[in-house]
Amino acid sequence: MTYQNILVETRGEGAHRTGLVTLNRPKALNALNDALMDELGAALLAFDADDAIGCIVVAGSERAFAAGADISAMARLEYREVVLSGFITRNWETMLRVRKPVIAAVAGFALGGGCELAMMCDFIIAADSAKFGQPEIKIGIIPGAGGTQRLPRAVGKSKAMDMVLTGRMMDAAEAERAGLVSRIVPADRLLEEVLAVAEGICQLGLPSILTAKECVNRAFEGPLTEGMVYEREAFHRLFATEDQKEGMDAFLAKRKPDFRHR
Ligand code: DAK
Repeated sequence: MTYQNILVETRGEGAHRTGLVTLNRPKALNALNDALMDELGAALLAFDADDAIGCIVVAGSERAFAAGADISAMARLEYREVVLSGFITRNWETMLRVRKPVIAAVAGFALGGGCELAMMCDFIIAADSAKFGQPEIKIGIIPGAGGTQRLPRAVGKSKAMDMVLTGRMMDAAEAERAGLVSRIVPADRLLEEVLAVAEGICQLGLPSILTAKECVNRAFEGPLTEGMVYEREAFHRLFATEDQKEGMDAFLAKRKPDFRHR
């Protein structure tokens, strides 16, 4: 598939490499239109299905991860059209079907749908230039791709209400304090640092990586007791993998593990 709105490449070496998707509509600060979301979904699913890929990174430009859904594409839509077409629901949640880890590398603006897209990734590493916000209220709408649901889970009710009701932005330092991002790095080293994190994940055993991601996601979707039962079963299952034997044997022999992803 050839892409018009994203750049797709692989980075790193070894059995598992990193799939890098760069959002690429610089003139519109990577505003997310239908075509871009179709392409992003296709690229994510292709990497997820590729045995040579162990981790995926979604990045934007220095100026913007993404400044939101494309306002020019939705400005004149009518109620009837958004209901009947299932407006942008269609291709916005492909990310949630990806089983491999997806890291958001955020520099500059991550606003509206851009912030929501970053929150759909498994974790966010931010440049010190990053600015997060849900400014939809300022254009007469509300967040529609999970902002009212994922933001409170990430930063708590008070800050989420503040962000969603005022539309203000938060900088990288505030986002890290609030737990929205996992780490902050200097803007000029963002990609390098995120790729190093991804490379580290690529070297770990894929069965345990997929299982760990699924377990953490369960923490957001059900009661604690059910999450604990799920985690315990998943934990037991990993004793059926060669990687568990290899990881523990390597530790005891004081050598580096050679995970075979099985
Ligand atoms: N859409 C379209 N174009 C955009 C854009 C956007 N969201 N953001 C920026 N641009 C364009 C600008 O129009 C401008 O284009 P030209 O005039 O040069 O042609 C160019 O990018 C550069 O922007 P500025 O000239 O405005 O640059 P500044 O540095 O002055 O300001 C800014 C940067 C990010 C503060 C500003 O551009 C801004 O406020 N942008 C809009 C931010 C915003 O309101 N975002 C939220 C949009 S609503 C859903 C899924 C998703 C959504 C809803 C539902 N479902 C699954 C149901 C999401 C909704 C949204 O995201």
